[in-house]
Amino acid sequence: MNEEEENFSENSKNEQLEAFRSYDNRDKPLTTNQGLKMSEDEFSLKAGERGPTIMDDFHFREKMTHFDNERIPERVVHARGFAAHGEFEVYESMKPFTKAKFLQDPSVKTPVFVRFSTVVGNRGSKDTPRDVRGFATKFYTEEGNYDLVANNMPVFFIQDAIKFPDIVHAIKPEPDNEIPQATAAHDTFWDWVTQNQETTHMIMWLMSDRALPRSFRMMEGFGVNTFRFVNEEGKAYFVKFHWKPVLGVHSLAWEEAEIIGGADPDFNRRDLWDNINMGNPAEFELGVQIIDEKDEFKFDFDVLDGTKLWPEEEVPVKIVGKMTLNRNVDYFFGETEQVAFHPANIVPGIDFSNDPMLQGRLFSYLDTQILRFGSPNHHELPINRPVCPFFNNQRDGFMRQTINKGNVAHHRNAMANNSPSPVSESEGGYAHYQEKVEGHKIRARSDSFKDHFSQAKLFWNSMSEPEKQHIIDAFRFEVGKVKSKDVKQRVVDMFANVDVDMTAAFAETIGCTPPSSGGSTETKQSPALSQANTTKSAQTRKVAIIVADGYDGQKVESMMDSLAAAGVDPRVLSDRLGTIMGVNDSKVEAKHTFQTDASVVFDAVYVDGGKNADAMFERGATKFMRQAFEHFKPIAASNEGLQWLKKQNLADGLGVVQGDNHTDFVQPFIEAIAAHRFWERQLV
Ligand code: HDE
Repeated sequence: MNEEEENFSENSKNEQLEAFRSYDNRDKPLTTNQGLKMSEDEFSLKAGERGPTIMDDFHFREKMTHFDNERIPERVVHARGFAAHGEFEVYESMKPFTKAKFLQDPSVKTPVFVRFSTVVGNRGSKDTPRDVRGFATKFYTEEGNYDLVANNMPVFFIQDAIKFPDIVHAIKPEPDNEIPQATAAHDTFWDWVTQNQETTHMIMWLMSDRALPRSFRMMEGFGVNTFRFVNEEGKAYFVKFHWKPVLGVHSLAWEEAEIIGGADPDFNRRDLWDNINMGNPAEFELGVQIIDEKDEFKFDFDVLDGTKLWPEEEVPVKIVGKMTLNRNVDYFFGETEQVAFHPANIVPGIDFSNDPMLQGRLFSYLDTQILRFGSPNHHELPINRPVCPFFNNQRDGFMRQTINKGNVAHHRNAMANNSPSPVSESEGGYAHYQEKVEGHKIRARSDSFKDHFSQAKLFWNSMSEPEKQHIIDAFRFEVGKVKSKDVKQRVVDMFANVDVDMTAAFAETIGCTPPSSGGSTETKQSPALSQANTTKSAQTRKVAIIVADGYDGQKVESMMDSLAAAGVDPRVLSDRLGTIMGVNDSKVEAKHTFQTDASVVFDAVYVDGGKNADAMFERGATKFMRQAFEHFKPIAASNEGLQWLKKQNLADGLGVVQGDNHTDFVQPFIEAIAAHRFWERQLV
C-alpha cells in the first residue's frame, strides 16, 4: 500500500462508502433486481415471433419501469454541478474562537465532499456561462456533518431571502418560451435589477471576470452570510468564511468562454476530473474573518447585510487550514447528484447570525431536498450519511432504509430508559447561542442596509484597467441583449449611481443616453479584490505543442521537458493523431489534432512547425496562434512556427516568446504561462 492509499483507508467517509460500492459486473450472470438469472435480455416475450408483447414479461416491465423513473428533479438553482472527495486539516487550533472539534487538532484529517456548480443553467447546460459558481463543502466531522454552502463571490443579489424566488424567476429563462438558457442577458433579469437596487454590488461582481473562472481549482469560495463562532467559554464572534485557491484566482476571456461553451461544454468539470486523475489535487486554504461582537456597529456596513463584504484590509482573513480534493467520484448520480447540502447542518462551536438571507436559507434547503428525493430520508443515502452514529425517534417515510429495532420511537419514555436522550453541552450536545433578541413583529429592513452603492464603487475602484474594461464590455453585451429600451435606460440610470465614467462607457453602445452626473463618492480601494494581485503559477496549465513531421526534435524535447518539470501539462497537437517524426530520429505522439481540439481549451501554445508542414498545416497552426493571441494567452514559436507568427505580425506582441536558446525561450515561456493572460493586449 502506498502512502496515498493508506490515507484513503484512514478516511472514514471513504471507508463508509465502501460498504455501498458494487464492484464490476464482469463475468456475472445477468439477473433481475430480485436476483433471478435471466436467459435472454434482447427480445421481449411475445406471442409468436411477430406477435404482441405479453404481460408475463416481468423482466421487460422491471427494466423499462426502472428506466422510465431514472430522473429526479434537478436542483431549482445550481442544477449543473461537479464534485470531488478530499480532506481538510486545520493548521492550528481555533480554540480561542470556536469549540468546533474539526477546527482543533492539526493532526486530524476531516473527510470532505465538495460540489462546484453554475447557478442558472439546467443540468445539461455548459460550464462556462457568465454566472456565479457554487462551492458547497460537506465536512464529515466526528460531531456530525457540517455544510459550508458557499459561492465564488462574497456578496449576494438580495438582502432578504423572501426575494429569492423573484430573482431566480427573473434570471432563469423567460417563462413563455424558456429562452435564453444559462444567462442573465435578457429583459426580465435586468428589469428585476432596476427594481431592486440592493443588487448593485453583486451585479458588479457578475459583470466582472469572477463570473468566468478558468477552473474550479482557481476560484475563491465565500460563505457570504455572516455566521458565529462560539468558544468553550460561550463567547461568540461574527465570522465570514473564505476558501483561497492555492493556484490563485484566474478567469477566462469572455469570447473564449463563449467558444468553449461549444468546443467543450464540460470544460470545468473535465479540468477537475483530469487533474485529480493526473495526481494534481485541487487545493484551497480556509480563511476566516472574525469580528468581535462588541465591534458589531464599528463598520460602515451592517455585518448582517449579505450584499456587503468585509474588506480584507479592514478585517484580515486569518488562514486556518487547508482542503485537498484528491479523489474523483465513482458514480456521478449516487454522489454528485444525490448529495444534499443545507446551511443548517452545523456543529457545536458554529452558529447563525440574524442575516435575513441566511435565516431564509435555513428553511429552503431542507424543503427543496424533499422535492428532489421525494423523502425526508435522504440523509440515509450513502453520500449524505454522517460518519458518526446517529440516533433519534424519526421513523418511516418513502425509501426508509434503516431497520430500527425495538418498539420505542417516542421521547420522553421510560420503556427504553428515556433513550436516545439529549445530552448536555459539556457532553457535546448542541445548544444555540443565547443571543438576546427583542423587537416588534415588523416587515421592514434596517436603515443600516440601505447604502447600495458605496461597496459597488469600492469594487470598481479596486479593479485594474483591464478588469474595468471587461466589466464595461460585459455591460455592453448583457444589457445590449435587452430588447426594452426603457429597461436599458433604467440600468444606465441605476449604475450612474456607482460610477459615471463606467456607465457612460457602455450607455451609448447599448443605445441609451449616457449619464452626465452622479456616482458614489466612495474613494476606498481593496487590492484583495483584484485578480491582478493574485498568486501566479504555471502549475497544471495545459499547453498545446504544435508540431508537423520534420520538427526540431531538440528544441521541442527541451521545451516539453522543462514544461513538465515546471508542473505544466504539455499536449502534442498535429494535423493527425499518432507518431510525428522530427529531425535526428526524434518522435512524439500527437494525441490532439486541429480538428479534435480548439485553441480555446489550452492556456498557451508553442508552435515549432516542422520542415514537412504544408500550407494546410500552416493555416491550422496560424488560426490556433491567432486565437490564442486574441484571448491574451502566452505564445512561443520557433523555426517555421516563428515564420508563420511573423507573417501575422504577432511576433512582437506582449507575452509572445521567441528565440533560439533555452534561456531566452523556455524560461520566459514558463513565466508567461504563470502570468496567465496578457490582458493589456486589449488596451493597446
Ligand atoms: Fe442557495 N440554494 N439559496 N445560496 N445554494 C440552493 O438548495 C437559497 C445562497 C448555494 O451543490 C438550493 O439543494 C435561498 C447564497 C449553493 O447542491 C435552494 C437563498 C449562497 C447551492 C437554495 C440562497 C448559496 C445552493 C437549490 C437566500 C452562497 C448548491 C438546491 C437568498 C453562500 C448546493 C439545493 C449543491 C442551492 C436556496 C442564497 C449557495 C433552493 C433561499 C447566499 C452552492 O434551497
